[in-house]
Amino acid sequence: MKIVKVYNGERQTECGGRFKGESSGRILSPGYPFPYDNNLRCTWTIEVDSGNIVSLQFLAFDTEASHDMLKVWDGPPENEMSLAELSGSLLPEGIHSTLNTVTVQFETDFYISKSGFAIEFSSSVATACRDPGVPMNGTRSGDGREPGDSVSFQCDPGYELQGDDKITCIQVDNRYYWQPSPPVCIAPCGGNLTGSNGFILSPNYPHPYPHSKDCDWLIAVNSDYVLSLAFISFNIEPNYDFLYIYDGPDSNSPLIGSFQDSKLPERIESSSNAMLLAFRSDGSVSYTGFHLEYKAKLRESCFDPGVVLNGTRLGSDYKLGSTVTFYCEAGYVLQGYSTLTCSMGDDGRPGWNRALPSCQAPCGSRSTGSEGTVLSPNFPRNYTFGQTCVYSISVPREFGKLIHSYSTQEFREEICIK
Ligand SMILES: [Ca+2]
Repeated sequence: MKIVKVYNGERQTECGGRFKGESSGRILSPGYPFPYDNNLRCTWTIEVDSGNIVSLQFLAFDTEASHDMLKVWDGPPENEMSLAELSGSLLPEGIHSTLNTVTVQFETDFYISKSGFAIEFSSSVATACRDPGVPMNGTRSGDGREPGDSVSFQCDPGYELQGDDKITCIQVDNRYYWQPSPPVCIAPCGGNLTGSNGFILSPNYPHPYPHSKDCDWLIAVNSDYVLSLAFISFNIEPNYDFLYIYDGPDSNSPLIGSFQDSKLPERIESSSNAMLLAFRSDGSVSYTGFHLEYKAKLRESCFDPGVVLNGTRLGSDYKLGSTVTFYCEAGYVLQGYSTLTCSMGDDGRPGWNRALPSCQAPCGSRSTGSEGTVLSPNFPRNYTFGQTCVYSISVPREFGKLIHSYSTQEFREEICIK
């Protein structure tokens, strides 16, 4: 092994070392800021005064992602108390030990090297547990960090908690730590779903799904119900990765469709009370995957028609023959039909007889009421150029007109009040 020695004004940047009883110092990758060598294995041990802890602060970090790894342990590596495994170019967050010793190991492979890292360590006295953080795709309740305090965790819909949902701050002598370790929220590969609604996410969503995976989700509800599946996002490798959806509990049931590519499929409805979703990924190339929502509904009724933007809905009975009516907020005009009726469709399934209306801000209007709202076309989205919109407001002669506020973004566009 070649050890690069560069004097950088503080200490030689060697491959590994031992710090004992120092209250602060720096660890640099060999040769830093010049690229480190291939085939390195450097180990640094930092031991601070008994009863203290070690904090690591990253000043710079750049290694070959997934190949040149920096590992950090609480205590010696044999204890298997890993604090971090890092690579890539993202500057890591600070790391804090619970013991008075930290081991840092840097291993590089046989090719490609980057500038490496500069880490500052310091010694301090712990008086409480560290901030346990908030898991990605989840939330935390509770802020206590004193010994005996507990905090709990919950994952966003579709994610599964890995670990315990409740952790407690423990003190043993001068050591403070969470028992057990804070959990994470992951999108699982398959599962059994029995709730009346829920979400299905491809494994690792919103990050790319893993290669060579067979993930099966079975949705099964009471036999009086059928299922609808809406695609919120869908992006898988065309021709090689597939999502098969069956109208029933297993792959002998009728195939509703095999889906691939990134075109968002239409909503799917089952005729049975179960649906099997089988996801198959091949050995290379993966995309972000999918985010689906399912809902169960009584056989003889329509699905929840949803809501319209800038509008409200009256009616929450979706049985055959029921109606729902949509209204727009002030200043918006309803496009389409306001009332939808749940009727039996040509396919023998109940469905709404018309498409959902929308609420649009029109270009120009005529108002006569004592108060009202005038919106630019497409509000709150951008208006299109080249339009002249006349909004005529008439009130009885004895009243004046009071216009509260207006704004346009560009000087070539004007509001002219006569
Ligand atoms: Ca490398």
